[in-house]
Amino acid sequence: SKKPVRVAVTGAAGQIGYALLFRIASGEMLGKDQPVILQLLEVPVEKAQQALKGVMMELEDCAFPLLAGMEAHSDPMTAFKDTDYALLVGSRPRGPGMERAELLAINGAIFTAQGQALNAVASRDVKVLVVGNPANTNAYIAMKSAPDLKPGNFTAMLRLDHNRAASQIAAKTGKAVADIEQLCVWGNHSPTMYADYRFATINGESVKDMINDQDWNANVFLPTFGKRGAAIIEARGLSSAASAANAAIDHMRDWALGTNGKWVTMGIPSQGWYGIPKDVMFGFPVTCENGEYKVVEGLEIDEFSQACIAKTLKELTDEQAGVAHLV
Ligand code: NAX
Repeated sequence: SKKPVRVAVTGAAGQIGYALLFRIASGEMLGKDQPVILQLLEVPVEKAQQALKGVMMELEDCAFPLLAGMEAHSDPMTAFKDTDYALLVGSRPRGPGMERAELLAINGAIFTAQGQALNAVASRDVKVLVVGNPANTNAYIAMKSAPDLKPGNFTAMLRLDHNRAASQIAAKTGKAVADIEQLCVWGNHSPTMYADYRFATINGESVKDMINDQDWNANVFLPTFGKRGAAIIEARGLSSAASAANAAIDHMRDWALGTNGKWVTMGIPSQGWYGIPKDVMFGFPVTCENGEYKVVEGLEIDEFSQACIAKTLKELTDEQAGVAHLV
């Protein structure tokens, strides 16, 4: 049987954590033959550590055959020791009335410390997924704080957005979501991101031709897609958790185990693809194989798409300029 791998999860006692840990432990992320050791990080506050203990009691009570070990931590320097995978979920999302500078300062401190800890103690091949918002910029800060690790191993989560777009297209076309190929989401995980179905196909047929309605794309699909997170908060009174955890599982599983040629969206540091400046943590279409992602290159970018990509890029470069003093 396989040797256990170490999976660190931050924000482990939060609502995404609660929807995520049981699925990692049951083998849905890394495969039904891959034992895991969970290294769980929460803030060093009595209430959070207590809640984490409760989650760990429930994990024990599942008697998962693949759960080879479990640890609670309050310091990233111990939580990330030798970790092969790190899911950085805990962060401080924007609260009502919170200034952008304040948001960036709080998260800047969290992700500088976590990047430095990964740099110091994680596996040299650690695969990092940042879920906590602002996800792209937090991933950028962590990457820049870990100069001894491969920058390309820091990623941000746009998979929930990818899955949301797929689901909306399935509803619009009346086709099965599983049959949608070659869909992607460009840019920042924020309402500015651009879901692009120009290349998408369903059973080989062009989705763009099937829908054939640019007005619907620009004025219904993209705005609805961009505000989906807010719509969930309004309906549920809480932000997306199970769907976010599901997307994190999808992202890590595909990265580790491959996509068989299927396109997925990952937030990754640009190497200049599509004119996106180097190191900007940007959503791109990728395929994954042998534990590596590869950007789908050579796609034609029309004028409408170029304008959408420029807008989300501007937002990201502004955010990243706002944290320039930290990195
Ligand atoms: P919760 O508030 O339920 O849980 C967050 C947990 O993180 C808390 O238990 C908190 O104590 C812990 N935490 C905070 N700072 C920490 C630190 N420095 N180290 C370790 N733990 C820390 O939030 P939840 O609903 O689970 O959401 C977590 C994050 O995901 C938020 O930032 C949220 O905005 C973000 N999301 C990102 C999404 C994406 O697609 N990229 C979608 C869903 C979600 O909104």
